[in-house]
Amino acid sequence: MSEKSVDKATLKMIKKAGDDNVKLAWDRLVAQQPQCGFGQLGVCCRNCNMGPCRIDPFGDGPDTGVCGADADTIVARNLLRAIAAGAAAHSDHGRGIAATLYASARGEARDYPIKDEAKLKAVATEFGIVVEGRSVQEIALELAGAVLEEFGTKKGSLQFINRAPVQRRELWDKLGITPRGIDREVVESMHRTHMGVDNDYTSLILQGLRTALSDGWGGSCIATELSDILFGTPQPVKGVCNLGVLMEDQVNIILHGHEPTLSDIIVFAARDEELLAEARQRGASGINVCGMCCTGNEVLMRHGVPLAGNFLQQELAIVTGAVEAVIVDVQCIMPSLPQIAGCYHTKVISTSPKAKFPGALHVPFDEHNAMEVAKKILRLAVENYSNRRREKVSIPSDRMEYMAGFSVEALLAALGGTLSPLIDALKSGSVKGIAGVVGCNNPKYRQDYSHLTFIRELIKNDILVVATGCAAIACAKDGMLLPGAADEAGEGLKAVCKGLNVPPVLHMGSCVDISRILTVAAAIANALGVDIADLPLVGAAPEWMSEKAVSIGAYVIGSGIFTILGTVPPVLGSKNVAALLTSGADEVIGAKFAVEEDPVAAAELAVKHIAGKRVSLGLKA
Ligand code: XCC
Ligand code: SF4
Repeated sequence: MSEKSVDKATLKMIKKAGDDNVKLAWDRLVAQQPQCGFGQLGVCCRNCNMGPCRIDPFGDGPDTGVCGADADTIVARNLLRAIAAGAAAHSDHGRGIAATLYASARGEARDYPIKDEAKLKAVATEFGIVVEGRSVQEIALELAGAVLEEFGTKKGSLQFINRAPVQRRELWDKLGITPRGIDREVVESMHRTHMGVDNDYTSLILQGLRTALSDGWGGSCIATELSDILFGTPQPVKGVCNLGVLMEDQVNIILHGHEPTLSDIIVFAARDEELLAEARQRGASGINVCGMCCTGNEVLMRHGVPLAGNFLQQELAIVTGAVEAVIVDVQCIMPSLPQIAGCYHTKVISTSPKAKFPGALHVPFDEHNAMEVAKKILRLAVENYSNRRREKVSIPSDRMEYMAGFSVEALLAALGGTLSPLIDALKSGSVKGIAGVVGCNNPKYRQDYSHLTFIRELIKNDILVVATGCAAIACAKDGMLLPGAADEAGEGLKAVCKGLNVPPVLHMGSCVDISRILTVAAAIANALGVDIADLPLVGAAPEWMSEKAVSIGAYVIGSGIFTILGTVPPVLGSKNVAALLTSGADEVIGAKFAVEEDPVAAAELAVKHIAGKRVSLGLKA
């Protein structure tokens, strides 16, 4: 069983699930074996009803679909559709936040006042909006309008791409992949992958980069920046992590999903005296709101809310038998949750009109009336405490402290107001480079093992790690987000971390907050007068599984950063597509993918890449 995870809490709860006769993702993965080889290679097409078609990977069967599409076309089309889906998910999240800002500015969402006026003004100025002598409301209204316009903009390119160095933007223009409207790129990708439209794999992959860039420098960036304006820009914060944050004697609530519009207000609603009194009446000593996955990261970054775990622990939280409610919105929520909740007393409460789950209770969330709905949802959880079955409760004791909250602003503050100390450390070689480590868990791989092994190797080699999403949670659970973890780092990085009293792995937020990493990368490049592709940077998604991760990988290489994938993407059915992504792309866009399942070997690739970039910059390898 230890091959399933390196996390002790996870292993204990997998065992309990077995005892309770509950099926988990790992069991369903076994039931899926053998998984479809055509699907794994990406050579299955269902884009029209002459199909489904599949290409024989051994060359003994058909080498085209009914329409004549070959493996290159089919693999590239499938990849583009995955990117479009991932970009759509991140960007629709961004749109939701923009709509909330709009409602707030119009006075229609009084539970969402603007928390960071300085950031509002800074972002508005970026959009060319006059801030001098105007009210917060006026500025917010104009900014929200301008941001909503980015989804279908007529001006021909997105605003936030101007953060990128001029060299990068010129390259995007030259290649014709400057993202135009956010919705436009997703729609065009769906159009191009319709039967009989774009059939050239290079052209399809370039559109994939453009669509992904509209996510990273568009939808995700909007989600991050506007969330900071509405909910506050993260500052260094401490908290605790892993399933041991659940409390035997409290009403336990798991916030799972992605959009802080829901999770942030629930954190405040849970402080309501009436609800607390009701909880006490039912014998609970309090209400314990905990996060899970990215929405957990949102409230962790801003409020230090305890974090119950990452992607593969969502089912396990219910298996503790101690969770009154799992409150979900969108993305990464396993449809299995209501079934598992059926074996315990847990209520799964869905809140988004976009994401309904058979077997869950649906309480539509409404930003115009947020606090009221939040309290209504919490009341359901509090009432459910009376239904807890003591004999089924077993909370693993495993918990770990973390330090998080490294927004770009917080990072700058830690560095004394400018990036110069970091740039100097890069120049001197005390910090050799920076790695962004992001993404999910995947039951095909031992949970957290690749994240942690990869990251430990990097910091040993004086590579500073910035992390988001479930990768960051893996680090939190293992103590890697504590300043003391710098003891595991190489001498140079250790000294830098000790000097600043920061961990060697900086938690920068949820997956949309990878836009924070892009912003830092762009700022360093601009400060040095070079392109992002010239910097000693790497990206990695050691255990990725979601389509959002595909979009992330594509915008990271599109931004000029070499990216290592730890799980194999479904592209191997086309030698041409695989070669373009893992080698040809370098000449086109200045970065490429590598696929490496072994995290130690992956770290070697990262170290080597960073050394190479240092030499090209004239720095000591
Ligand atoms: Fe989802 Fe964002 Fe992946 Fe985690 S890391 S499993 S996408 S929650 Ni984003
Ligand atoms: Fe088959 Fe072509 Fe239709 Fe795809 S688009 S299902 S390859 S006929």
